[in-house]
Amino acid sequence: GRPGQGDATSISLVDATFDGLHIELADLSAEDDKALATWLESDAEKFLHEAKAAYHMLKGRGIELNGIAHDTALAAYLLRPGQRTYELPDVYQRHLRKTLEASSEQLSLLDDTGGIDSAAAIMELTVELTKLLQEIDSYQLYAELEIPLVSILAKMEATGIAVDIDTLESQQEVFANHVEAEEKAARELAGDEKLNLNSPKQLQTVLFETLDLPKTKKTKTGYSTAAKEIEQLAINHPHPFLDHLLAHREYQKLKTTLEGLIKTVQSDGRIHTTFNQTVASTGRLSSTDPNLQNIPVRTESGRTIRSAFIVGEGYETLLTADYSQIEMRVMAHLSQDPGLIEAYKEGEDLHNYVGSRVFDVPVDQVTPELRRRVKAMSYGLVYGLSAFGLSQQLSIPAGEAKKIMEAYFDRFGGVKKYLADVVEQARKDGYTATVFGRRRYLPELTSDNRLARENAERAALNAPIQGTAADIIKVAMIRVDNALEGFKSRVLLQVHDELVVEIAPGELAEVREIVEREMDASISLRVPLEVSAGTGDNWDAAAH
Ligand code: DCT
Ligand code: MG
Repeated sequence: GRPGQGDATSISLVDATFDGLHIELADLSAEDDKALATWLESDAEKFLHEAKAAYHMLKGRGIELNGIAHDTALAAYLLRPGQRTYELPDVYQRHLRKTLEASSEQLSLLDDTGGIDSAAAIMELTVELTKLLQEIDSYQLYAELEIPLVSILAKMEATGIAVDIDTLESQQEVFANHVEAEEKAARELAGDEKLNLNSPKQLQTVLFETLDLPKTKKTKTGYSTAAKEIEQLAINHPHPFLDHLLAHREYQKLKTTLEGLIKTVQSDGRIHTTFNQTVASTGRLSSTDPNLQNIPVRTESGRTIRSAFIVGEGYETLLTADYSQIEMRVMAHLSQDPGLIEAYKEGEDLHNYVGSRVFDVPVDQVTPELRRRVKAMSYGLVYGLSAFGLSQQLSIPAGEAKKIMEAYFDRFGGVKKYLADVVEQARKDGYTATVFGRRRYLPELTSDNRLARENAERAALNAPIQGTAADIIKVAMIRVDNALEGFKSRVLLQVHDELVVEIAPGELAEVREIVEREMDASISLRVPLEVSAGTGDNWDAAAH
């Protein structure tokens, strides 16, 4: 396992006077360690590496770790996001060019001398990484955002969210039945009772020989059966076999998601996800065991899955609160485009407003279909979508997509200039930065390899916007946590642009107001933020 998880049995930490400390967890329950437990629970400053993992290890011994002042894994992440690992020996090597005499496998090997080694490394790293963060003006982001978030996330993980296991299990069965039905239908159409839909080789035979469909992109082993290619094929050359194939894949994914959820329900009837603070290069949180971000957002299946997440015993209701169009608001702020800013200031629906400008029609004549197109384009731009990409997404001719894009850039020149500038600046600097100064390094912007360079360019367009949105919700979590002191209600989850809160009896009105207020006050942009909230017995019912 990874250090700090599962099999680890010891923790290394450093106190504010730079005394290294090595704690064998097995010893902690002993009476004579009361003083140590008291110190761990006090506000006295502690320096650690992967502090959240240490929090959980101690929690397992009945000790609530407080006073997390440094986490050298987080510091290393802010300095170099996107690294494969932030394990102590790796970080030590990366930043101090020295080898830590500990296997990267576990902390538990730290015997008398090993323990001191880890603590010494954390000590050295704290000094060095603090200096480096200050040099790039990221220390505040570290000390005031990422560090306070550690204990908040740790508590959310420890609390978990209640689930209705019966709903999860029956839903899994529904998906399993769909998988079978789609497979049966596909096999019949292919005239092959034993066809394995998960075998690219067998699929190639059916698609391009038996059914004689047009060939997809060439690959080493024939022609591609990747999701993207099959979806495109289904659009250009509809065939019932393709529909069953795509449906089969979709239901298989959902079935796997459900299996993951069911497997992670713990004996308290709750799911305790892990929020990763050092995984996404953009600054977003990710979640694992289970991954709550891959529950589909807009589909009926996604809604059914979320309906299985319920309010826990002793609590009154769930509250969800989310930001509306946060990326577009950040885009309006960063680009300073007068049109986008005006739309938000006027309280106009942004996509309708943009639609009316791009298609030259009054706002009230922007049909849902136009709105959908314009929305896809607005987000597409942020993700570096080409006219060709847009045409594919909207199933319209490339020429038409190009015209829409040109009309957009005509009306929203600020956006065009901003997007061009952001890539240019990043090429010069070697990195992008969010409003809060979170950096993402993109050395491949100057690569000779066209594909690598274009990927980096797309990342450069996207990182400041997605990263700022991530910063904003992190600020919100800290503000909400502070403001909820003294309340029994608690934040359980952060997913996408949303917080899920469990409301204690009698606290709804007050807590709802606090959550909305604090989320709204996270940042002051050139356009207002908009927060909406809803309540219900389960996560889906609380949607709004
Ligand atoms: N999204 C995207 N591409 C799209 C649509 C959505 O990348 N074509 C992403 C970015 C925003 C996020 O999903 C949420 O989607 P919506 O709620 O549909 O976007 P919205 O801007 O909030 O629009 P609406 O006002 O319709 O909710
Ligand atoms: Mg929305």
